[in-house]
Amino acid sequence: MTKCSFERVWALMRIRTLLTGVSLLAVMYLTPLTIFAGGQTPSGRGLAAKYTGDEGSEEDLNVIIFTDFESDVWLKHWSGPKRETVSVVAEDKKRNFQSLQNKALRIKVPKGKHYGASIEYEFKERMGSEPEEIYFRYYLRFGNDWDPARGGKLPGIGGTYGRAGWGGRPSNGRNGWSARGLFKRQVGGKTPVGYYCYHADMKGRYGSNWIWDTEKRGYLENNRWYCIEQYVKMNTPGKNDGILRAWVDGQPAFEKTDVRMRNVNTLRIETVWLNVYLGGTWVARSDHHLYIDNIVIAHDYIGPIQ
Ligand SMILES: [Ca+2]
Repeated sequence: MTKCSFERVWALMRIRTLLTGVSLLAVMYLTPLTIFAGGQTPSGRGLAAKYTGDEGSEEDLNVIIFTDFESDVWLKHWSGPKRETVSVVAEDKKRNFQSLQNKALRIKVPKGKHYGASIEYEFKERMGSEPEEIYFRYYLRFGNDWDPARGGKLPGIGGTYGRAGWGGRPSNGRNGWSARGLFKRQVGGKTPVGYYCYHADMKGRYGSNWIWDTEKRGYLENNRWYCIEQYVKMNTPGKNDGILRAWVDGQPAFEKTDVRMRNVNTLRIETVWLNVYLGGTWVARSDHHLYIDNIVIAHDYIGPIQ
């Protein structure tokens, strides 16, 4: 190599090093903005780690309500629990039920029907105001007869105000919204779950289907308890900066940070909605059961029972 070409190569290497440095700096400065635009995603242990089996968590300053179905007290805090498809059970051997912590809520979708349950925790009535962001964690177990031929709705979060944002009543940013859970028909013996979201950018009459497919964590087996956690942060009115997150067993399963639920600040988080509904217009081909326990609604990430 001549001295001239050596110097040219050396100069090129220095330019590349310089460019790499600039790129690294750009990555260092830009990456946090990208990753943390909606706040860092927590995972693993949350506030529940301060308690054994959630006991005492209702005293936590960040906890709004803890419901374990051990007494009838829960009936005072939730609206709409009385339906013949809803019961509290300590055992249910026929369906291979094993308790998580003693009694659990059992919800049945009877053959030929859609419901289920429609039970709500109404923030304004229960705590005097409606939050802008909320964490909702519950334990979910599909019974051994859970085998939906088609999809339906699961618990989630909403602000329909009885006007729009569910049931084929589309959102326009001013009337209502919701981000319930959804389930699809089983794939390989597992039920895909996700968000069923009515939002201001939705197309047509029905909400968007967003399966929790990170690491396939939103694919749930029957006869197993899962820790399901959902987080909603309302968008700045008119902007696409609303956040939906989900965790399964404390691990991130879904994130979307550009949701527009509203154009007006009068739409907020109205309820946590324990909705179980098979359909659409289709009905259950057979009886289906699922179980719910250890519900926590909180201002901070909750995480699994310790
Ligand atoms: Ca319980």
